[in-house]
Amino acid sequence: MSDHKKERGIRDLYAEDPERADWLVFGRVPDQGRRGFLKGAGLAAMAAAVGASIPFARHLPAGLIPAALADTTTDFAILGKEGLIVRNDRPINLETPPTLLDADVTPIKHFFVRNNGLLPEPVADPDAWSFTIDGEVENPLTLSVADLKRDFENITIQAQLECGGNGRAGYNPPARGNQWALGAVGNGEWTGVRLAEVLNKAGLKPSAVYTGHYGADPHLSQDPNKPSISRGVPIAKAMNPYTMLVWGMNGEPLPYLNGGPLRVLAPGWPGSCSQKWLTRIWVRDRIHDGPGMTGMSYRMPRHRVAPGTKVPTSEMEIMQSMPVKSVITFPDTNVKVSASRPLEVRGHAWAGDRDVKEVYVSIDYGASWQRANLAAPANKYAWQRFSAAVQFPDSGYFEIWARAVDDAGISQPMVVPGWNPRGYLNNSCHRIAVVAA
Ligand SMILES: Nc1nc2c(c(=O)[nH]1)N[C@H]1C(S)=C(S)[C@@H](COP(=O)(O)O)O[C@H]1N2
Ligand SMILES: [Mo]
Repeated sequence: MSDHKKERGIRDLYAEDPERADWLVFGRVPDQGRRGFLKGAGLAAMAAAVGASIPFARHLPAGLIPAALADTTTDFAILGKEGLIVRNDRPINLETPPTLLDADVTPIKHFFVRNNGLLPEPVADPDAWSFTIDGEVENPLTLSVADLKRDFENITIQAQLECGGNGRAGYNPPARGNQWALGAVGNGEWTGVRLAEVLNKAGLKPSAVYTGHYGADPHLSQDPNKPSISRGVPIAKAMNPYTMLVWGMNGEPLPYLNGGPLRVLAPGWPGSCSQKWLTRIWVRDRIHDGPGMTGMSYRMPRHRVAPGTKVPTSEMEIMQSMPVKSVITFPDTNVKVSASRPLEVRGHAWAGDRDVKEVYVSIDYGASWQRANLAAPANKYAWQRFSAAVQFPDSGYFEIWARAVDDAGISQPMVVPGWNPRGYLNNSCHRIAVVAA
């Protein structure tokens, strides 16, 4: 161990005690709960830190790290995935910085990677890859990718895929696991067949209630009897016409790091339902109980709990559709822009099983909102493009916040939503920092 004091990042500091961090970093006195707005020396310190005066300081809530300081990236790269942030390298977990999510279809090299185990052996002939369907079916099947291509209707759809833990880094107290910030999400163009057709060929028994998915990736311990992860979905989701077995992505063979030769795609649900390197679908007569289905995994407290609460497993329920969310993909955070011309802001919004109905942007910390243009999705489950021209009233430091609302009228929260023990489903508004000059 070195004698040096550990360098503390601003996130660590804010995670521990946001109001105290405000005081430590900017000299903001934590008075009257959350209404300790920044004035005097504290305001001057924060302005120095963000590099400009802060016109809307009166709306900037206490205990909020300015986005100018909160978002950092590293340059460590994995072949074929250059530009992604390495959150973990054993197992490999790669996050996409927001600006690399700007395209309507996320390029393969920019599509995030989330692994729970080790990588499986690569194969020479993807068409020869096979998997089995067994359990509560009339005719257990073994099918190759070549069989899928030949015997079932081939379809191509766009769909967003988001890790259930995307945004985990925002929770306080922090949750164990990859500290995903914003980019454990992407919108791919997927080619394959409907899982429903394959299940119909196997013939579901009336006793079928859930799927259980298995992949070829070894457990971190290398114990061959332990799956790295094995999740599943209720039969209704498995039979949804957008739930697929996928061998192609963006017009290419499904890349190895994203589950090639063959994966499940259960759009709109936590990414963990979309098993990579698929070897088996076990049709179950009960809720699947593989690793990742039980205990606290991919579950949320049934009722809201105070941050830090120890929640008994009996109070946890399985996550299904992901909540409404958006990401600002242009401009990048911490850029200088012109104060005299409107700034074109854009990004994408999505809402799990739902559609996005409206997106709003704010330049005054949510005090007022401007409606953005919102495109229809390319198809159900594709993310939706939003754009807005914002005009700054003055020069100085501003934040641009984006907030999407789904077709049931449910909005993204402006700040971190319900704390939960494993840090899932943080769909708070994305905000970026700009200095207008
Ligand atoms: N076999 C296997 N499938 C898996 C995983 C895994 O670790 N092993 N991770 C899951 C999780 S948690 C997510 S979020 C998605 C991520 O898909 P991607 O790596 O293609 O982005 O894959 C899912 N499928
Ligand atoms: Mo995930």
